Amino acid sequence: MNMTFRWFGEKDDSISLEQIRQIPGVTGVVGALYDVPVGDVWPMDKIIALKDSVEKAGLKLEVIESVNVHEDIKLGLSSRDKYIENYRQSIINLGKAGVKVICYNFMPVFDWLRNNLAYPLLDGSNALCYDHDIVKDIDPVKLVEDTAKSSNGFTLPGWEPERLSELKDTFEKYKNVNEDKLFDNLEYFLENIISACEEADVKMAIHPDDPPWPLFGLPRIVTDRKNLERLVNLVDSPYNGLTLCSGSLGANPDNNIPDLIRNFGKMGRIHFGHVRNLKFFGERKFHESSHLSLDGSFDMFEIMKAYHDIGFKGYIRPDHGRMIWAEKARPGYGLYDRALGVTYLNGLWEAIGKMTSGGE
Ligand code: DNO
Repeated sequence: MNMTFRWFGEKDDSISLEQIRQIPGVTGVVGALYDVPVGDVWPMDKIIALKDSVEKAGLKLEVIESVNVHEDIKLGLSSRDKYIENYRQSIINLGKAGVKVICYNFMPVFDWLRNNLAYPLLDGSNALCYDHDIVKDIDPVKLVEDTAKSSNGFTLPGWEPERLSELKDTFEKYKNVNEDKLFDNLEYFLENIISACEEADVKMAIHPDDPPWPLFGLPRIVTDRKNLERLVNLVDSPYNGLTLCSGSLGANPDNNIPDLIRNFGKMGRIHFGHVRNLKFFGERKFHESSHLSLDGSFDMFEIMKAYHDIGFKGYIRPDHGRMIWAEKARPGYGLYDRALGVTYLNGLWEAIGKMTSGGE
């Protein structure tokens, strides 16, 4: 297991590489180029500049989150081919720079979605929160405005203004796209990029839909075991893999995260693990919590044990943290609570290893 930490780049993060370097056990950064428009080729010079800055700090850049997929690909428009060609080139360029895994998603219009980015917790900290009773009645345009207003001045990943500016128009285009059509469009995308992945030795790791159910009449397909099975079978190659996100899939209590890790891990299809805890307060209602099992609804020991049992050799990162100690950072992505998360996950990993005969 390689412990990594997401970083948004020198211009766009409140956290420095030097700080990340001092978190015990973190060996790599999960990075991205944030100034390349969705659909364009990621240029070699920019990739190398990012890699150099990460390596200068004593860290590795082997995971990218995300190379976003152009909406025309998800919609299956005829213009998709040029964007797929560009995506192939980005994969080749990233491979040349030593990148091993690309995390991406196939969610229509929105990426992850919450209705409160600073839900107050009893200990005085705050965290991201989702309440379906509120979300189901919200006007999506208002949700976008509210999200932008409460993001502490940062652009949130997945909520880049240029992606969301044509919201109404995009919704209109999705009227003809149901779940099956979205699966077909994903299949077309994967069939056309996997040869580039093989050539570049870069593994694709799709991120589950967050939350894992349809929203605003838009289909969502990366939601549960059945659909994950369908997805890995679309193209039967280890390069067509998963980011197993405990918080996204786990928002549906029918998804048993340790079982999913064992099932898809044994198939060699999990390349990246996002490990996050959350606390339910009703059906389709949850707030995120510290990583500690006691603070949330998930058994983090069982999650880490499942990774350990399958001999997981891929990348893991702590996922969203709370905002604690008066930190001002991008919601979900502060330094302190994620660093505590790393330490806790590493502690579990060490203990599980030492208690498992023959384990490391
Ligand atoms: C949210 C993240 C997602 C994730 C993308 C991957 O905090 O987990 O935005 O990066 O869905 O493409």
